[in-house]
Amino acid sequence: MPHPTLFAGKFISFEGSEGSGKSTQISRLAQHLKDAGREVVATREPGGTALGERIRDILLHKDEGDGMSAESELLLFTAARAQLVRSVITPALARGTVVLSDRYLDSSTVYQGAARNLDPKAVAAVNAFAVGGVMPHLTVILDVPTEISLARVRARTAGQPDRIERETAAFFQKVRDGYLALAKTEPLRVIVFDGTQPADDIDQKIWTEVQKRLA
Ligand code: T5A
Repeated sequence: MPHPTLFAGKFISFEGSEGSGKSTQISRLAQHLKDAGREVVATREPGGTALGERIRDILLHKDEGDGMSAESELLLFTAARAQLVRSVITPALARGTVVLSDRYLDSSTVYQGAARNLDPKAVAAVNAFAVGGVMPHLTVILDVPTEISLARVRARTAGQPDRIERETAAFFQKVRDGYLALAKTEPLRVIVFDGTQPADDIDQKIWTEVQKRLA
């Protein structure tokens, strides 16, 4: 598969803990881009394809997912990703579209690697196989303290958390730390925004950065 820099489109992924504001910021950025005359495809992980949505259901909602091993979890997330890359992301980039993805490979690096303690090299190898060289041009991390993230999730899920939302505060602290560590290793691709700021302020900061990258 050709490297994404050979495509006309741009690929921006959004990462962060649960409730960090990814969906909120993706819909705002999509609107800015459309107003500026760009074609936009917004997608999510796990999901974004019929196969990916079935896998999402098993990973997050179905009883069959209870007791899943960390290894199975990694392979299911990356199976959904492999399909999304080939069915949605690559064709959209080839058409010159801006692709916005709510989570991508960094979620596996952080949730399955840093938080579930799988061997980082194994996670990187499976991720690389799944994405086939298709990497985001920009990754936005929305950083929110764990207690705020969990409070937002509790408010949203009304007592019906999914399988991963039922994890401990210590797990989500590893997720947050994992994202901040990742940003330090890839400062050109990955930018951290303070997710506790008002949504309008974050929106403006992200839009400024994206305009620079699209120029
Ligand atoms: N996962 C995923 C892995 O373990 N490995 C992987 O490889 C992948 C791809 C996916 C789960 O799967 C895991 C990670 C996750 O546990 P999901 O349902 O997609 O789960 O859930 P999340 O990605 O966690 O998304 P959420 O919908 O929970 O949160 P968002 O999209 O980050 O946040 P958003 O925008 O919905 O906002 C949440 C609430 O906060 C408010 C909003 O109004 C909303 O009520 N809010 C703000 N409040 C104050 N200030 C702001 N700036 C705010 N922005 C938003």
